[in-house]
Amino acid sequence: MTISTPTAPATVPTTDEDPFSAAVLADPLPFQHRLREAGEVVLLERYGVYAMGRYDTVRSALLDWQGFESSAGVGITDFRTEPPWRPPSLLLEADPPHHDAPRSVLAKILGPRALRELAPRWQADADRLVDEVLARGPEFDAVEALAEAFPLRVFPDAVGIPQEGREHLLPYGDHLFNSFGPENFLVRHGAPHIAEHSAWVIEQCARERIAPGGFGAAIWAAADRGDLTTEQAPLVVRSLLSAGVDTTVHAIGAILHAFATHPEAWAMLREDPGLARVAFDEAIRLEAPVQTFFRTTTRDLVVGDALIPRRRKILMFLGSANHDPRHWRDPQRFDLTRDPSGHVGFGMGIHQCVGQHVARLEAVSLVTALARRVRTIESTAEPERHLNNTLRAWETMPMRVTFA
Ligand code: HEM
Ligand code: OVM
Repeated sequence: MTISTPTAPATVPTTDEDPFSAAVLADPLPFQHRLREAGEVVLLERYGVYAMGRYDTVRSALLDWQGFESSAGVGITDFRTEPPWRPPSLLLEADPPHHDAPRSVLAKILGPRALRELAPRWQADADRLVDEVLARGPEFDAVEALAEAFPLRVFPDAVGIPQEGREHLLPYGDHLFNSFGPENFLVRHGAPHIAEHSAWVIEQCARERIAPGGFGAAIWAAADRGDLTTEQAPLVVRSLLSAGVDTTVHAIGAILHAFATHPEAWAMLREDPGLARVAFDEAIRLEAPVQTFFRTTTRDLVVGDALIPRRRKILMFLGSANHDPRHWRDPQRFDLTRDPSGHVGFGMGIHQCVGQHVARLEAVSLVTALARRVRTIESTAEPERHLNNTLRAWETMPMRVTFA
């Protein structure tokens, strides 16, 4: 797909549409369809950046980390010309060889083996939360009652940070994910409070704050072994607090919405609770809670018949790739009989989400708990979107359930 020596300079289709406008963020699928149809690579005129929306193109570019780097930032601004607003992530915003050590440390700490001990505890926590919610009655806002409540109940404890101040976590993540996009209404809205949230988050990453036995302590233990430096450890903890909260909240929102709108899928899951894992990946494919990330070209690259000059930003549309009819049959459908593997909702290649086993365990625990207690799920009013430059999210999701 990508060739290192450009041969035929070609014209690139352009669009003046704004993927970060309120209208597109609220309903991105029509824009993403036009993007895929326009070509393999499209120039977003108003930002002077390129965009990719087809499955094969996005996947190939994500796998080509030498051609499409992350260390210039995975947002719209180039760290080499504009200083980043926070010290760069040692994972997300790093390339090999610097990326290697933090990545292998986190991959071990967050891997399926390490999570085996957590699984029965999180299942019990999920059963308890569902009991508490249902005890208050059959109607609730699923965003607040479940999608936010469950990750906030289990994840900060698993990292090992103190109780006090946890209300900073969601707004910090929300602003961080907005900040990957242009400085629009969303970024301006979050800006006045970011210093406060940011200061709290970085304080919690210190060795003295971290409780024994959790992911944070394991990161500090890696520093003691010499697998990380003592300067790196707090930033690796910061990655968990940055990437690990809003993402799972919106992923759980996505799966709950999918079940509320596909009663046949809920009935299937109740018959066979083992389908919870595939339901989670299918919901990530369908909704892509993380919609986009940028890369930067390290040299002139030919993609299809387009020439992308070096040092340009390219916006990778993960959500669009996951809906590309060139790859997926009936992509708009939440379908528990399909094999969603290969979706790019967690990215692909060396940066593919290192926290995905954590996210999957959270969602599967909660969905399993619901399947034990709930016979039917329905919306009682139109859910409302929460707009973010990167995340696909719900603000409210009014629901009614019947008890099993
Ligand atoms: C990377 C999505 C949950 C930690 C990524 C990437 C995506 C993603 C798309 C790739 C970024 C890129 O290629 O530039 C998601 C989604 C989640 C989720 C949709 C929820 C369903 C989590 C959780 C954690 C986490 C729970 C922490 C426990 C990270 C980190 C990276 C990452 C540290 C950077 C990895 C690297 O660059 O090597 N995630 N994530 N994520 N994720 Fe997740
Ligand atoms: C990080 C980080 C922050 C946001 C997202 C992410 C989805 C990683 O600080 O490492 O991955």
